[in-house]
Amino acid sequence: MTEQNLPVKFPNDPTSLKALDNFRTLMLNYRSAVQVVETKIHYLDQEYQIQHGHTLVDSLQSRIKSPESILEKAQRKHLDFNFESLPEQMHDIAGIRIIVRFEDDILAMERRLEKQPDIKVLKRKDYVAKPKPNGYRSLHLILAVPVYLSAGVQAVTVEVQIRTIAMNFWASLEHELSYKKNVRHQDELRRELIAKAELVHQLDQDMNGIKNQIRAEENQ
Ligand code: 0O2
Repeated sequence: MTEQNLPVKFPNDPTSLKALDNFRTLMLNYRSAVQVVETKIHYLDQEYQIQHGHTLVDSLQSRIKSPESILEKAQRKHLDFNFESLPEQMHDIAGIRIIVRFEDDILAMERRLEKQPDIKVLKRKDYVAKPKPNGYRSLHLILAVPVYLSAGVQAVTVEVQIRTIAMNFWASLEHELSYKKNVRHQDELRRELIAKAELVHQLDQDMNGIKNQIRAEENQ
């Protein structure tokens, strides 16, 4: 992103080149942190495959929040927002979503990530064990990841969401609905989604059970 097309002005010093350089460096740190965690996940998944004969990860998605959505979230959460405090206040500027097939694989992946000596789990929100009232299920971890800069090592936060394919299928549609302003029957659709979240949960549990049975018999 160049300074000409930077779509937002930061409140403390919108025009200074210094502020733009700081912003660019911050975003570079987040991109580097995502690469560090993605590499670890790929390695852990390949190692798991060697040990167990099948993978944990179905797919990975990653993103860096756009300046527009950083500002939108800061306003929505009424954050006392300024450029310097941004990394402390917002932990999901860098995000990685790990999609796994089975519910058991969520904790298996979490255990492997938290055992990494250079990764620190700063925060854990278990929306799988305790779903949100709208039916949302996913495990959220805020990780501190070392990024190696010319000036030294810096800990950068990355939000990791771990969920099953079925949870992801549900969440993507719920997310779409929450961003649409002109959908008629919003309330009715929300109620339907709550009901479908239960079906998704039931399906996840059933598939997990079948998987365990297959693997137990395979190992006899
Ligand atoms: P986007 O567009 O996906 O980036 P916090 O202040 O950190 O405790 P926060 O940031 O709301 O509160 O954290 P939380 O609950 O861990 O949610 C962070 C992200 O999880 C969201 O980011 C969504 O990606 C996802 N998420 C949380 N709740 C829901 C939900 O009810 N439905 C769906 N579909 N996704 C959810 P953003 O920034 O809101 O959005």
